[in-house]
Order: sequence, then structure tokens, then C-alpha cells
Amino acid sequence: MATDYRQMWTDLGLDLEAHDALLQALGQGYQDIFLAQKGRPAGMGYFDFVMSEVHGLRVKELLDAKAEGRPVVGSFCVFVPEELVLAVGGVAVGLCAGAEFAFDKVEQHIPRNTCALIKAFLGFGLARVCPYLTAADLLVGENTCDGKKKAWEIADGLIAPIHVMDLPQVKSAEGRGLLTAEYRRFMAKMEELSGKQITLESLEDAIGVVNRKRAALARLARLRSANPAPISGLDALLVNQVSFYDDPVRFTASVNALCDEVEARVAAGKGVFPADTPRILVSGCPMAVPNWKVPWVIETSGGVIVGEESCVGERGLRDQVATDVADLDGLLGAIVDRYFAIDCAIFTPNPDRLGHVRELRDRTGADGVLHYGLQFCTPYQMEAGPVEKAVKGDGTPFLRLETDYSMEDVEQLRTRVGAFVELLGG
Ligand code: BJ8
Repeated sequence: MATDYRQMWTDLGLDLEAHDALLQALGQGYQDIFLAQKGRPAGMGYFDFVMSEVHGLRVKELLDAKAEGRPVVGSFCVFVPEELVLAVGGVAVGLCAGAEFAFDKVEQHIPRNTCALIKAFLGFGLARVCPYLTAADLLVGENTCDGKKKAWEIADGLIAPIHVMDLPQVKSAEGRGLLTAEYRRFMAKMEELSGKQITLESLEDAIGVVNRKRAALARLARLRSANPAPISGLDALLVNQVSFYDDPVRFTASVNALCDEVEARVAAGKGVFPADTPRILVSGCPMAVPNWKVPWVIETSGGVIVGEESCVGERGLRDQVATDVADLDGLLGAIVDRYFAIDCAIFTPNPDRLGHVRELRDRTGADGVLHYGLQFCTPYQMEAGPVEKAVKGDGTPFLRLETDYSMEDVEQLRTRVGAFVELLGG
């Protein structure tokens, strides 16, 4: 019989009735979207298990860590360096914000025309349905887009105190200086929270853990270049989503085991879709759990996703932190170097992203690029234009989608995606 976590959820201050409704919808969505797929690698079983225990076992593990004096730190952005949390023995969790929940409550505090990702995080908090939010000792909000910047002010009073991390918007020496200063301040915050000093050894170990995690994800990403595609885009997205809250060492081992299996499939020419199924690179806003709508539409309309130019994807896993430095300052500098290279659309100008989209398209053998923008996300919608120009300039078909978390536009999306897949030869 499945473990009963109701007492744990009550202790965490959740609204059990609303939480039940969320889990019910999540479970049904998972069944219809993931478990209905054919020919999945057996290694996906681990990730199915993690998802089935997403509000159970993993939350219990976080509470056990807290009981050992290890702080739990929740964040919303790939600019928050997990290495500095692990270096004090802490646990880092990405706070998913991928479902429309309690938006009516949210809209009493922020404008209706705010992106769904921000609204979802506030909705989960206001409706008291996210055990990660309430289990965390610290929430870190980063100053990226305007919506997030202002949301931290609102959330600070309503949901939990937030450590705000300022971020540069320009890739200049001054910008790098700001990131370094903010990472130092975050390091001090971690030391204060845990009562532990970050040492050369603890930071080296933490960097090793995160580098190995990124290497495993990069390995999986590279295997997706094979034709036929050995794993669906939905499953690969799920692995990336799980990377934000699973135990990093266990996760890395599970991804590598999955890669062994996928590698064997590639060698045997085995795929989840027939060879030459139209291959699509998705580029744009991050997709947090359980935001699976667009990938599901693509892969049930005759296409296969072969890569994500996104923070839940390539932008989050690209580049390692260099470790060939001799002291703590050098290691921090290496962390800054790695994160400062992130090509988020909040930067201006942001030419690296265009190069990365093209590079990824070529590496994955994508036949077309689909730009995914959340409604009211100004940075990514503004950048959709330059991405379109760059991609089309090379003769690659391009489709721009703008949507939110509701299911109301599924049929409309299906019509547009279906036509795009046809154009790609499907
Ligand atoms: S590094 S992409 S995770 S900021 S979708 S909230 S941008 S209005 S999520 Fe992001 Fe960090 Fe950048 Fe990545 Fe604003 Fe757009 Fe909403 Fe967004």
C-alpha cells in the first residue's frame, strides 16, 4: 500500500483538499501524456517513480535533511548556483511553476497580464499546495525579468521571506562584477543559514557533483541526435525537469543508466518514432513540471522533439565549472564564469543565444525550430524575432507559438503544429 503522507502535508501547512485536487490532476495528466507513450526506455521507470513520489518521498527526504541541520533552498532560476548550496551540505530544489492553479487569487495581487510561470508560483503559494515552498528554509528570487523582480516584493509579504539575488542584464565587466558580488553575498547567506564555512574542499566536492549531473544530462542530449530518435522529447524533458529537485547523485546515476540503454538503442537503430519523423528543436521559455502541453501536442501530431534550447534543457546543462584552480576565490570565479555565460533573454544584447540555437539545430539534425513563448513574457517574445530571422535566414522552417498553461487552446495549437509538421515532411 502506498505510504500515507497526509500528516506530513498537514504539518507543512498544506490545504489538503486543494492539494488532493492538484495531485489528482497531475496523476491523470501524467497517465495520459507520459504513460500512454509507446516504446519508452525501461530506464524511464526511475523517473516515473520520482514523479509518483514528487510530493511524498522526496519531500520526506527534504524534511530528513532539515532534521540533520542541512538547509533546504528553493529557487526559480538557473542563475542560482546549486554548487554554493551543496557546499554547506544543503539541498537545492527548483520550485516548479508549471500549472494553472488559484489564478483568481493571484490576480488579486498582480496584474492578469503576467506570465503563467510567475502566476503559477504565486498560485501554488497562495493556495498552499506546494510542499517544496513550505519545506524550504530559504527561497531565492533572482532579478531577471520585470515580472519576477516585482513578484518577489509581493511574495515576500504573502508567501515567505525571499532572498533577492540581483543579476546583471549586460555582459560587461561591470555585469560580471555584479554577479560576483551577488554570489559572494549568497555564499555568506548559505554559511549563515547552515552555520558552516564553505571550504576549498567542500566547494570542490559540490562542483564535482553538479558537473557530473550536467555531464549526464549532456550525454542524454547528445544521444538525441540519432535518427530514429531513441527517446521521446517528452521523456527527455521530464528528465530535465526532475533534475531540479531530485537528489543530484542518485539522479546522475539514473540518467547515466538511462543513457546506457539509449546508447544501445542507437547502436541497434531502434527508435521511439520511425526514422525520418520530422525533427523539431524547441526554443524559448522554460517548461516547469507539469507544463507538458506543447511537447505533448508536437509528439502526438507527427513530430519528435530532438532538443530544447531552454533553461529546462540545453541552457541549464551547457558548460561545466572549471576546477583547475588552486583556491576558494578561484573556484568562485570559475562558478561566475560558468553562469555568466547563460544566454537568457533578459540580457541585452544577447547574440550568443542566436549562435546556440543554430548550433543546437545542426547538432540535433532538427528539420525545424519552434519558438515557445509564454504569453506576457516580454524578453522571449521580443527575442523570437531575431531567432526567427537567424533560423529562416539559413533556410530552416520556423514556427512561433505563444501560449499559457490553460488547455483551452490545445486544438488551435494542434492545427498550427500539424501544419508545421507537414511542412517539415510529415
Ligand atoms: S535564466 S529564462 S530561468 S529568468 S517566462 S518569468 S522570463 S516573463 S523564466 Fe528564466 Fe532564469 Fe532566464 Fe532561465 Fe519572466 Fe518570461 Fe515569465 Fe520567465
